[in-house]
Amino acid sequence: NQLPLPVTKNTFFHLLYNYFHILFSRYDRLKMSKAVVVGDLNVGKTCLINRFCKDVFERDYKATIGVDFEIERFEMSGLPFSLQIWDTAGQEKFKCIASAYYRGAQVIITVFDMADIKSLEHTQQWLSEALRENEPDSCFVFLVGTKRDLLSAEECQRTESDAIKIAAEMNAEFWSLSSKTGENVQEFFFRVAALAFEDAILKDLETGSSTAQIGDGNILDDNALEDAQEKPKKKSCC
Ligand SMILES: Nc1nc2c(ncn2[C@@H]2O[C@H](COP(=O)(O)OP(=O)(O)OP(=O)(O)O)[C@@H](O)[C@H]2O)c(=O)[nH]1
Ligand SMILES: [Mg+2]
Repeated sequence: NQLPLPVTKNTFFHLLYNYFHILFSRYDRLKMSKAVVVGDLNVGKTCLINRFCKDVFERDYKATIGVDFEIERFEMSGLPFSLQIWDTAGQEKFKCIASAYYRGAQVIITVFDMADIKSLEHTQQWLSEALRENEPDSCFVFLVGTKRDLLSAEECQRTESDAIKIAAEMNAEFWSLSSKTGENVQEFFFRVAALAFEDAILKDLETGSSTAQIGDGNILDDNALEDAQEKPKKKSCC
């Protein structure tokens, strides 16, 4: 009969250290979700992201080449939470580059221009392309109408009722906003972050593991972490 080895002082401290390391590492790693923004060229995807992340509005159109991304930090119920917001190009010639970044998204934001009804008709195609790269039922979907400031109240109502029907077919939540005036932009992203955070916590509880390991969007390497920490702004929505 073998008796257990006596625990030396060193082993005891080592075990204690490991225990606390495992306990706290779940929370000291940033929880992060990935959102991809898709839609026709010129609908206002970049302006929307820039209004929220930098509080600026660019009047002149500069096409996105391939993809770009921002990391925005939030504080949710006292916990840090970050959202990677991937801005993709709407131009056909960049589609194959951009679509490589759809994978691992927790949120898909399909954008159209409220003053251009054709761009609304194309949103379902954009969504199906983004969904193709992700697990079924793994993403929150938003349908966002931009450039609300360009429409009269009557036009706005008409476009909104068309968009609500399409949103229902897409199983998406519909928002209309203006990056020029900033109307609804913060509210929209806070809603995105709140849903993504809640989902990350639920997945954490289901799997009993850190959300930082679920999907590509949740993993932060050291560089991305430094970039995220450099940002001075901290948004709190709860
Ligand atoms: N009036 C108005 N103009 C807007 C708004 N949002 C964007 N725009 C204008 O629409 C044009 C296109 O905006 P972008 O954000 O660059 O469009 P995009 O969807 O990123 O285009 P790609 O990168 O080519 O896919 C620019 O000239 C913007 O100034 C808005 O809310 N109101
Ligand atoms: Mg762009």
